[in-house]
Amino acid sequence: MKSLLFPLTLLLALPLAALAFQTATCGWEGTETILGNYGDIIASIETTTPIYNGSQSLKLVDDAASGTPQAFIGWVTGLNDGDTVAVTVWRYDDTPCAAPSCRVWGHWNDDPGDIGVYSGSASGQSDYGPGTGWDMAEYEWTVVDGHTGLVIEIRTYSSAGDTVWMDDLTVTAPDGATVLVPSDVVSLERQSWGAIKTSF
Ligand SMILES: [Ca+2]
Repeated sequence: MKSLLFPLTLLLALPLAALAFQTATCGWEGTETILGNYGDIIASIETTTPIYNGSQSLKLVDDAASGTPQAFIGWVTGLNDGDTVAVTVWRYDDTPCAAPSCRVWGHWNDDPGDIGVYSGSASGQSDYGPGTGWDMAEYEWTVVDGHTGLVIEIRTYSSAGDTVWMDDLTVTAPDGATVLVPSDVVSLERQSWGAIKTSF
């Protein structure tokens, strides 16, 4: 009897497992760059090259005299212990074993109302990639210690003027969580405001 029940349980569990995650994506095809930052970093939309997919990518320029500036590219709230959050993002760096470089990192944020809150390091990638053009950076976090939110960062290394590019971001999180990534939608508000200013 046990051998019959097991496959049935497995079959019932599979569709549930498939529905238990959500994904959010960003190809930087709109006007939004990053959700926030720590340290001096200049984020802009790249429209010429390098672009991994579509017609735009995200350009990050290190503007810090020292330290490692962080660009916030994802924010997940409503998390519980044991939940997993995964990220994949394409990065462009063409200087092997030398700066500029970047990697995916994360920190906990237990205040769902303020992306600027820091509740401790969540660690991240140990490697900086091959530095031979585009490569896919990836990392997965498991929520611990009662944390409820995670901010996903790109850390750039490590001198003023160092520049890297990002494209095709995907964040995967449990269905019950709230995932925020920069929007691919062109801001009509911003266009209207520009038109208003021009008319004066
Ligand atoms: Ca793109």
